[in-house]
Amino acid sequence: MIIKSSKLKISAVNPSSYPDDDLPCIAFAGRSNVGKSSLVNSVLKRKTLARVSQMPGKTRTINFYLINDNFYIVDLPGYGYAKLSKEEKDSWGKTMELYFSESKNLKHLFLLLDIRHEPKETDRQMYEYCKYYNIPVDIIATKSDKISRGQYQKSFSVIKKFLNIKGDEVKIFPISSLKKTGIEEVSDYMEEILKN
Ligand SMILES: Nc1nc2c(ncn2[C@@H]2O[C@H](COP(=O)(O)OP(=O)(O)OP(=O)(O)O)[C@@H](O)[C@H]2O)c(=O)[nH]1
Ligand SMILES: [Mg+2]
Repeated sequence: MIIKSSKLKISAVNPSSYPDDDLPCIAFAGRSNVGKSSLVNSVLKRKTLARVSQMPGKTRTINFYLINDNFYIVDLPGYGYAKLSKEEKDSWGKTMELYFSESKNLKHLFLLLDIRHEPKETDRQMYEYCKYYNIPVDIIATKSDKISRGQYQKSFSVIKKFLNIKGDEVKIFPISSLKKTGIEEVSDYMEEILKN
């Protein structure tokens, strides 16, 4: 995919402030710190468009990035950050619930999982959530620079087993925003999604 233009169109919490056009959306979901915002920057070949931080829980709003005036990449707020208060966790749940129930243009979701770790219960919930809402979902295994290529398959098996994924029903893309590997594969796949 050739990126001709990209900009942060809007940061929203409530459906009333989602973009008011009908352009398709592709969302990135995952635990706090898994690398969602970094991947936004990598795909868009921008260094600092999406805010990345050492501090987990950085992205609290739903951020709609408009690409080529044609579709949105939606950077969803991360979950699973232990230090959040109950109120903050509840507010995250509400924001997500509203997004899934109100977003008419969500075409596809990528669930980001750290390639090094077995997914957590919250990841399973996120995955099941997508299935419940009939949102097509594939997986992006982030921070692939942290393990050797030879370990990828082992990691994919752990992910598949945990989420009970059979055969090739779900794609898994290993990526590194640090080394910029696997990014082209993801963005080409997005282009394919948008054609369908
Ligand atoms: N080694 C390595 N580090 C990465 C990679 N991608 C992101 N990081 C680091 O992981 C940390 C979190 O990255 P973010 O992109 O902010 O993660 P996020 O999922 O947007 O986090 P929240 O906004 O809290 O939900 C930052 O310190 C990044 O530099 C990667 O591919 N490799
Ligand atoms: Mg973020």
